Amino acid sequence: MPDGTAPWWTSAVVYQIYPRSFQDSDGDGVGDLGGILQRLDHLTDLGVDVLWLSPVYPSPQADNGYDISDYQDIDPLFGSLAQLDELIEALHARGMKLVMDLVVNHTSDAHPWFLESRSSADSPKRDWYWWRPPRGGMAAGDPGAEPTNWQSFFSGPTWELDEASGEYYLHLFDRRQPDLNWENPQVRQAIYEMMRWWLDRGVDGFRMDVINMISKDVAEDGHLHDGPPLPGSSLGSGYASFICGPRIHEFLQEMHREVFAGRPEALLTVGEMPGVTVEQARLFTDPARGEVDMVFQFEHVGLDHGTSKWDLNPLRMRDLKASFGRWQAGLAEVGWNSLYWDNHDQPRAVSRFGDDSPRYRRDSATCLATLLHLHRGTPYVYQGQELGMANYPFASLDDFRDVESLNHHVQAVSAGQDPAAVLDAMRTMSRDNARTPVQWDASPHAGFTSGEPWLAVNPDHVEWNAEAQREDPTSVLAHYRRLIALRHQLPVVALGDFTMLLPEHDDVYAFTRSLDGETLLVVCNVSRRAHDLTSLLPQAAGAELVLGNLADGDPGELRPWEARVLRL
Ligand code: ISL
Repeated sequence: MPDGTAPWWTSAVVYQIYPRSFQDSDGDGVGDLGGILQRLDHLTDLGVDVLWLSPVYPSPQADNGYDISDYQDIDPLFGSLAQLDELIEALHARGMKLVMDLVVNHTSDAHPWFLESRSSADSPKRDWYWWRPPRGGMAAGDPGAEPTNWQSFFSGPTWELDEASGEYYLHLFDRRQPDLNWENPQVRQAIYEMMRWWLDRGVDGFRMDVINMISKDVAEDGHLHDGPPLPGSSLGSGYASFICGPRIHEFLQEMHREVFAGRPEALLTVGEMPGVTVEQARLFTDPARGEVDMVFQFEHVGLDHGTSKWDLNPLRMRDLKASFGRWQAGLAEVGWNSLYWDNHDQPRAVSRFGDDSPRYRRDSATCLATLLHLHRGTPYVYQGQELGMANYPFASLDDFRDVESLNHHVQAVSAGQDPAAVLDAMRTMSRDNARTPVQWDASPHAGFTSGEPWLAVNPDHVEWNAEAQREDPTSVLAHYRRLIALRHQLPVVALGDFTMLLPEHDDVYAFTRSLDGETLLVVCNVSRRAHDLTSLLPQAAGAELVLGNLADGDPGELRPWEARVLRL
């Protein structure tokens, strides 16, 4: 990708808003579009280029909006279509773009399509979803009578029995999120039409929820296949049947032709793809194939998982380097990476990969940010990450709201696991860690709402908040501002070649970026131990400091959680 022909998003930074936790404007304790409109200065001040908005569509909110009952409206909980139009206009006036969440692997069970599909086995929309009779010879509702043995992402089987018809419907996520049948061309056309409607309205692209799961491996006679059994469970993994299924590239190419091709606007498409490999990602993001611009891969956020996400191990630095290194190399010539630590599904990175003790919280938050933002790819900042927001000190089950956590608790405890241990794992890994309200100031509800917040504000907001950081040049916020500006200023940050250094070192993450004779050396000490930089990387001696996260010190020493970007 020679300089000058690179797409606009190679030098862009995206900011993700999870609307229910960003800013409330009407006192009901839930964030909304009015709140976002009030806080646009925060985005301008950070310098981000794109806003990715998690779902604001009408929804029963079983999965906080990832269960959509109408693709072409706004839930009154969040505001109105008129406010969405206002947001598009306000962002464009500030030189920013708006990317909407597109959730089309499944709908809500309250979507009119599903209501119609469910109404009878002869409904013209029956085939819009995955309906199957019980497993051969078994009666509906018998244990194990589900059509396949797949385990849902949100615990239990992926099949829900509909008593009225005696058939099961497929839901890879919660039972209130039935999977759409993309084999049916009418389904695909209805979705493309909806997407064009949003683009015509002025939105600038889509973040596509679990888009690599839309193609299921189905035999010609309609049979779906069991997967390998999961350890200690009566269920199996259906991954081989729905992660990057047989028609996935065909569907995405069709979507590209029908929705995006020939549009003059500068758009952005990013596919969320759990389980995607780097080889597949190269195909998905090869511009010549016309699929998506970039994908969210999950390898690095799975490195600390044991048998499941609830079984957590410490992250080993050499594993992270091997993983990121492979993705950087794999998409160096063709394709593009997206870069993230945090999002609304992950615990807070400063608590998980950094060190959120009072001494090192700021330093580790800025160190992790530097490490990520200096890679080649498009960085994503999740709301509050730019403030160093950390995990929440959950005390009891009542503190949790997330459907994944609550389902897991029911299943794990009923399977005989120790409730205290289950709660412990939820405390570290629950998605609710990412979903506590943004900490704007030190007031009782952190400036998020005048009412009762839907999920408690982290008590640490009295110290960790935007107001306290805005004017402080040493704050996490100020550091994010500098990182974002650096990507805009230096083509080498956006486009330079990536070379990993010290692949075996446990504490120091180091790499170079090079473009047109300019080379940056990035060194990050991801530990509490100081290291002798000059003996580790002699080329650092005398190099010019472009950006660092700690006050000036001995150039030969890398202090705990210190990050430096040097020009060689
Ligand atoms: O969060 C996860 C694991 O804890 C993931 O498995 C997550 O469910 C997966 O990444 C898909 O996420 C997306 O689709 C889900 C929704 O709940 C998530 O919020 C969304 O990002 C279903 O729509």
